[in-house]
Amino acid sequence: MKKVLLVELSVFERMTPLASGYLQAYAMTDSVIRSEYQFERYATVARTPRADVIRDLVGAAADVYAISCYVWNMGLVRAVVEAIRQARPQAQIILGGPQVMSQAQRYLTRTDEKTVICNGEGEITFSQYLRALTEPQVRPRLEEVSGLSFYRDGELVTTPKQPRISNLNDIPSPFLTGIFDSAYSIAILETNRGCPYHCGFCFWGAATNDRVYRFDEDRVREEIKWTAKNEILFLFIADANWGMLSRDVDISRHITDCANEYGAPNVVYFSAAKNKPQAVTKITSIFQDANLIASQPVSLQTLEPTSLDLIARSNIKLSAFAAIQEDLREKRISSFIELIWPLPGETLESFKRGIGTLCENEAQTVIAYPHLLLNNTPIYHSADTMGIVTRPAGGDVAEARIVIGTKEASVEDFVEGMYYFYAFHALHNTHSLRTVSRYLVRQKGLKYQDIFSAFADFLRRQGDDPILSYIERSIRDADYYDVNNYGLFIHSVLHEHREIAARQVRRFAQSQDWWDDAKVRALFEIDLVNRPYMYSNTPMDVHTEEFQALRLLDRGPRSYLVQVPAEHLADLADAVHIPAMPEDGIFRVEHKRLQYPFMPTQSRDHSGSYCHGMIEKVGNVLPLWQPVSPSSEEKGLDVHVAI
Ligand code: B12
Ligand code: SF4
Repeated sequence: MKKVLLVELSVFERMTPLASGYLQAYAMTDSVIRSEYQFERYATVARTPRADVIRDLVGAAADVYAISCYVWNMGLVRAVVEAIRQARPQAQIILGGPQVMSQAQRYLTRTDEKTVICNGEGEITFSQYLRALTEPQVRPRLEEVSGLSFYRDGELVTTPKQPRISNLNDIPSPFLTGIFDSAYSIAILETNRGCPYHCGFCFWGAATNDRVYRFDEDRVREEIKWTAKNEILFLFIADANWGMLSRDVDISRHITDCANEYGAPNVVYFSAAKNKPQAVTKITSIFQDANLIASQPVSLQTLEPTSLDLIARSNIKLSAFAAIQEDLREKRISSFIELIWPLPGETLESFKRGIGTLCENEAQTVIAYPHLLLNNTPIYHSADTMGIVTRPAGGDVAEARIVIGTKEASVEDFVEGMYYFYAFHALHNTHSLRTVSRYLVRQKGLKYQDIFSAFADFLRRQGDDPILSYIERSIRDADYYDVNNYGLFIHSVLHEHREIAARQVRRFAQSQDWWDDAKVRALFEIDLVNRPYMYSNTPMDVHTEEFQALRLLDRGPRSYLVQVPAEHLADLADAVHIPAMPEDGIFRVEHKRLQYPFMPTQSRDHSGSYCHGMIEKVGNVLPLWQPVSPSSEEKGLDVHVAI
């Protein structure tokens, strides 16, 4: 029997290799393939040392290597293909996935006829390819297989497109047919395939043009149950628009039912439907009510109308997003907004203003992701006319190209925008100056963007400083490409260098004209007490500088007992949720929320990914301001906090 090795080099450890699973499951429906081939899978993280991956793959001595190619692993795949070619010249190699499809000229070599590319959905093409290899001809008749590119006698051959699979149930489930075992911590789940939009920066919609096809609901439900029974704690829904189909609400309920019964999953990630605010909020409430960690991602990408036009997102209504946010706020569901910097049509000013506007609208957390120029996207095809300038990122493992300039934003603008974002991330996403800035904007007519710009300028003037060094290093080395970079920054600001960061915020505030306002100084004390903790064992702030307005009455292991003067109570109520307003203004500020402890043995990656998740759902770690009124004491509540 010939051996097929399916290879997936993923971002995180222990993720279900879904593409490989489907390819194998579908291929095995063919009796000839079943009798001629045996399948094995090799799945590891892309940052595994290159020499180890090559050793394992060459050592596997497969006849056919089927490799999944993504932007995050393509540097490694190139090296792997070269090594296999050297060591096993007779092996057949098939590359598939969004990075290589329709890109044969970039990834195939004229002299290598044994390496081919699959252009599109893989299941049918891969099966037909394996069938072609079983035939007795010296040269397999690959020209009869739709959806392939390969070299023949020095000519690049691309066969007609393979039609999309309209009945996805033709692909057996790798979860339910025994292909996946129980050795995973993150499950990727597809309930439908395709996206009706064509956003300029995305290959998803482009890859699965327009039509959305669904897997049967019963099968999806069974797959979810399987992941729950196998104690897979993280569920990643791979659909482009979760909440778009009415059944998504029922399936979400099923996820929580499984979580209740089996204790898994406890974290759910999804990409929300763009024009279905009510359904999406309903879904997030379902998850939240069942105590699943799920936060509502609001993928705005930009607020600039020119840019929305250029990236073909003007049909995605900003009003729908505003409605989502309003609804989420009312229901006290945590949400985070995703932006991309810089998109074509966006200027430095419009980017800064966009973040300012979101803050005026009380956005909880805003994350500005870098813009990756992805193969095959509309922007990729118009890169020259859009003035796209890129730089590589991700070292020699990835093949990422980050956009650092457009016609509207110079490279200097890009860098300034990144400083601005990191400053904003340190100041606003961490709630370090929320009450103050809210007052300055609402009562004193300042603009959020000016406060953040001033903080960015302030940070850039610091000398030897760990927070500034982190930002500078990230910008210099394009570390912001790393999925954990923004989370590690939060780890630094709210844990590792917490005191330094707090001091910076204070010095920044003191250096501003508005510090003369006594109200600002009082609200600043509220912000200090309110500053969240990412871990349950980060040492509590000591507050050695005396409070002028607030009275710090007592401290508990994870709380403060404070008295807020009557004249600031309204500002406090405006800024934080308070169940009832006590007459005496005394509150226990309880910081023990849903944090996990920090463990020195945990890896930097773990801390980064944990803190990123936490800051996206910062509502889960913001302190609770609990009134400590005599009436609540009478009810027997434990209000005294020991020092
Ligand atoms: C889950 C997921 C992740 C996971 C990681 C998954 C993993 N395996 O490690 C997480 C959340 C970590 C992630 C991160 C990122 N992701 Co992502 N992610 C996805 C998502 C939602 C699902 C992937 C999936 O499993 N799909 C289901 C499988 C079955 O579909 P598929 O991968 O396309 O495979 C089919 C075909 O491509 C083909 N095929 C695939 N492999 C092979 C192999 C062979 C031999 C053959 C024949 C065919 C074949 O057949 C398959 C079945 O039809 C996709 C979007 C999507 N729905 O596909 C984006 C997607 C893969 N991600 C994308 C991107 C850009 C990223 C990031 C770089 C984003 C960023 N800006 O930081 C980061 C990685 C950053 C980093 N620093 O490392 C892009 C990739 C584009 C590209 N050219 O590679 C996608 C397509 C989304 C998009 N916006 O366009 N991602
Ligand atoms: S960004 Fe989202 S909505 Fe736009 S094409 Fe990609 S998957 Fe579809």
